[in-house]
Amino acid sequence: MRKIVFVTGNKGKFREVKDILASKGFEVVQNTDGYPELQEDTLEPIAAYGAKWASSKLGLPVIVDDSGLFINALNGFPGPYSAFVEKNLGNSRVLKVMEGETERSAVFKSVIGYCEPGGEPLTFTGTVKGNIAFEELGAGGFGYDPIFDYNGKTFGELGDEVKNKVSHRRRALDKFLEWLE
Ligand code: ITT
Repeated sequence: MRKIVFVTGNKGKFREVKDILASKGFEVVQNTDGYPELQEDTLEPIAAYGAKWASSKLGLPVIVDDSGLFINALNGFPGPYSAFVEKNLGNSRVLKVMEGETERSAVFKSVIGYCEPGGEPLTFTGTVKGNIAFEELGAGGFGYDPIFDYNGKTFGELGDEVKNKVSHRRRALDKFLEWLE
């Protein structure tokens, strides 16, 4: 089994990446040391910088995952600020901002950054389209999953097994694995 270090403090992300990569013959080890997060409008430079910084600090090849929810009616908000908004406002306040809004389309995006010590970082982007639900539904997943409706059910209702087949994270990891091979 090949081992890979995933630098993240987010338990939900770690669980998903571990499960997705286990089915491909990888053992994923979590490292919670963190990395400086650049303030950027897009996720790719944040993931690239974090992967390079962490691989050089740890002296190991690492992956990181910078992700976010982009709501079209809000011009892509919270996007790169998703973690801050989740922590300080939460799903109920996001739903409040969306009250009365009929255009509810949104995109979840995950950027996997990969870097080897002394090397240049690579990024792999995955997206999935859905809609912002009218209420929080489902106890599965994490973060924004209860308000992200994918074909009539929220990611919170679908649970990890189904989510991991279609998610932004799965799509980004598939691109990473394709590159590795
Ligand atoms: P790291 O340590 O990996 O940086 P983080 O939680 O700070 O963890 P981000 O900076 O990438 O991660 O912020 C992404 C935010 O979007 C965060 O609030 C997540 O909970 C949320 N999020 C990311 N992927 C998600 C998913 O698949 N389902 C629900 N919410 C998600």
